[in-house]
Amino acid sequence: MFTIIGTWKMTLAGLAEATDLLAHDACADDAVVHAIQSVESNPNYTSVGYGGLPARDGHVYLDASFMDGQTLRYGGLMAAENLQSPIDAARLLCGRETNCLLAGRGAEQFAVSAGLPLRDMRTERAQKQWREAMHQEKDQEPLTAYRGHDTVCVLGLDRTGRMVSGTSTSGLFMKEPGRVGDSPIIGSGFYCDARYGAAAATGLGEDIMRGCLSYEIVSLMRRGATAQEACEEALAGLVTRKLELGEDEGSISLIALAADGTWGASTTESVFPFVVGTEDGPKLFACRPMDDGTMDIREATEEELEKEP
Ligand code: SD4
Repeated sequence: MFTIIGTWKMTLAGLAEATDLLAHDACADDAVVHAIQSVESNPNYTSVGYGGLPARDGHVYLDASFMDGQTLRYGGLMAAENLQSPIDAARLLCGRETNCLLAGRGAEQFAVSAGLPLRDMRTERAQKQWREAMHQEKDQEPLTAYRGHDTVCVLGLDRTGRMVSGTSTSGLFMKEPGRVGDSPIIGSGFYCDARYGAAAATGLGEDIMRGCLSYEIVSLMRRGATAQEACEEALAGLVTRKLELGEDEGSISLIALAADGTWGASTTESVFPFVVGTEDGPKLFACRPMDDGTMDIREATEEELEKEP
C-alpha cells in the first residue's frame, strides 16, 4: 500500500509519474521530489520554480522544504535565487544536524558547493507580467494571495512505511524582497511524523503561520483524529479566530496524509483541486467547503475544474 497527495491541478502530471514510481517500489523521497520537480521545471506554472512570478524588485525568490517523517529532520531554503530545483536543495539539506535551513545567498552558495545546477528562473513571460504590474501599481496595495499563485506541496507514503513531505514555491507575486511565506517554515507550511501522518498548506503564508496549521493537523491526528477531521478542525480553529478578530476567513488550503495511507483536505476557497495517487492510480479531486464547516470532496475532471470561477 502507498499513497501520495499533492496540491492543485498542476501536480497531476508529476503525481501520475510519482504514483507509477511508487507502484514500482520507489521510496517516498524519490516520488515526492519527482512530483515537485515536474512542477518546478514547467514554465507555465507561474507560482513555483522556473517561470515563477517575481517580487517587487523583479527577482524570483524561492522557498522550499523537505521533511523526513522517520527522523523528524527537515531541510529548507528561503528567499533563495537561481536554484534550478529548490526541492533538490531542500532534500539535500534534510538530515543535517545544523545548518539545515538556509536563506538567500547562503542557500545559493550551498547549491553551488553541492554541485546542484543554477538557473536564472526568470522567464520572458514572468518579466512581462512584472513590468505590467509595476506600471499599474502606483499605490502599494496590501499583500494578498495572488489568485492562482499556488504552492506545490506533496506528501508521500511508500510501501515500506516511509513518509516524507515536500513544498516548493516562489511565494506571492509582487512580494517584498526578503518576504518569506509558510512553505519553508516547519509546522506551518509542512510537518511530517511517520508515526501519525503528514500535512502541508497552501494559501496566504502570513495567515497559515499564525495557526502553525501543519503541526496542528499532525497533532490532531496524534490525538486520534482522521486526516479529514484534522484538516477540517485545524482550518476551523484559525478561521473562527480570524472571524472573531473581524477579519475575513482568508485564503488557506490544507492536505493531510495519515500513517495508514488515508488522506484529507480542507479549504476556504470555493474549490481546491488536489491529486491523490494510490495502488488504483492517480485521481484528481475537488474540495469545496460546506456551510457546516465540513468539506465536500469528490473526484473531478480537469475540464470540470476549468469551468470553475
Ligand atoms: C506563501 N503559501 O508564500 C505561499 C503561497 C501559496 O497559494 O501557497 N499560495 O505564502
